[in-house]
Formats: sequence, structure tokens, C-alpha cells
Amino acid sequence: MTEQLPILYSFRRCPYAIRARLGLLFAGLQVELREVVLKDKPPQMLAISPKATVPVLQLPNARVIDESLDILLWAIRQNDPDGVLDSEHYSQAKDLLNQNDTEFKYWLDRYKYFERYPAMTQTQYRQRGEAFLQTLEQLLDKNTYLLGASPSTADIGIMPFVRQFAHVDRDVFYRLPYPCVQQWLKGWLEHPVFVQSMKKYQPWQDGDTPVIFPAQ
Ligand SMILES: N[C@@H](CCC(=O)N[C@@H](CS)C(=O)NCC(=O)O)C(=O)O
Repeated sequence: MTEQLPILYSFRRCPYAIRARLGLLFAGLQVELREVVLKDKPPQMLAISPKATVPVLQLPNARVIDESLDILLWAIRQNDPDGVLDSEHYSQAKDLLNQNDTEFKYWLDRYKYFERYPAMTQTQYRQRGEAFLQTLEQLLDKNTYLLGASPSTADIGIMPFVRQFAHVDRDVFYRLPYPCVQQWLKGWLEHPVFVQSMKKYQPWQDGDTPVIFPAQ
């Protein structure tokens, strides 16, 4: 009998979903992946998580985890061969993740969708977001990864958002005075785990053959 896998509702480009997929990959866990179209979310996902955001993880025991950070932590608490939980630095990681998910994400959305927020110019929004990049730059000036020589929850949880910030305008981003952040992001974009996390899947439909992520 095949073991029942957790089900992950995901959206390829969503930074929160990328965070969750990275967590699962670092933990070496497999899930059944259901790629979601945000404008047409499957009723099966809405039934278990009415707040209707991705990612959502449904465990075989029916428990539902619908916050990306909780999915990341759940995964690496099962198995953490690379020591990404790094408990010695976890409270620092938590602070950074909190800054990312509140302040940085706030300015990132405005920088990316500046037409919807006419109160300030796109450049002003970008400059507000850069305050967080400065914090990251100081950390990365000391270490290859945010909190040390190897990736931690902070790197995994934050890199998808810095990627999104950079991709608003790559030329502008790579001209900013944050060489360590630029180097760190480039390293992540080429990292085999990140590359694996970005594999493309067709949107899920009820009755499809289950997609196992990562494939064996
Ligand atoms: N706090 C949530 C936020 C997740 C989130 O906002 N995801 C976005 C996509 S990036 C979403 O699903 N938005 C709902 C929509 O676009 O309909 C988490 O960490 O999982």
C-alpha cells in the first residue's frame, strides 16, 4: 500500500508558497502538489482553509497548516539534515522573518504595484523597501548566509521576497549598492533546491493523477 502523502496547495510564483516548498525540499519530504490558479481556487482548498491563501498543507491526519512559516517549520521539524532550523539563531531568524512579512512585504507590494498606490512614486516605494535590504546587507557582509555559513529559516523564508523585489526591475536592483544581497540572491537562484522548487506544473483538477513533489 502506498503511504498517504500530505497535500500541498501551491502557486508557483507566490513567495509564500516558494518558502513552503523550499522547507519541504530541505526536509526531504514529499507531498502531493496541487497547483492552484489564484482566480479559480479549488473548492477542496477553500473547504479546508476559508482564508483562501496559498500555501495550504493538509496532513493525512486531516490537520491543516495554512501559514507558510508554519509549513516551513513543520517540515524541518520532521527532518532537518542541513540544520536549517539553527535553534541557536532562531530568535534572530524569527525577527527577520517578521520584518520581512510585515514591513518589507508592505513596501514590496507598493513598489511592484505602484499604479494601485498613487500616494508615492515607485522610486519612493523602492527606497522604503531598501531599508530591509540594508539590514540584510549588513548580515551578509559578515556571513555567506544571513545568520551563518549555511542556509537557515531566515534565508529560506526571505529569499523568495527579495527575488520578487529584484524582479520588479532587475537592472535597477543590480545597480543598487547592496553587493552582498545581490550575490546571495544570485547564489539562491542557481541553488539546486531553489531550481527544484520552481519546477512548473499544470493547474490541478479534481480527478488528475496525483503529482508527487518532488518527483522521485
Ligand atoms: N500569511 C500567508 C500569506 C499567503 C498569501 O498571501 N498568499 C497569496 C499569494 S502570494 C494569496 O494566496 N493571496 C490570495 C489571492 O491572491 O487570492 C502565508 O504566510 O501563508
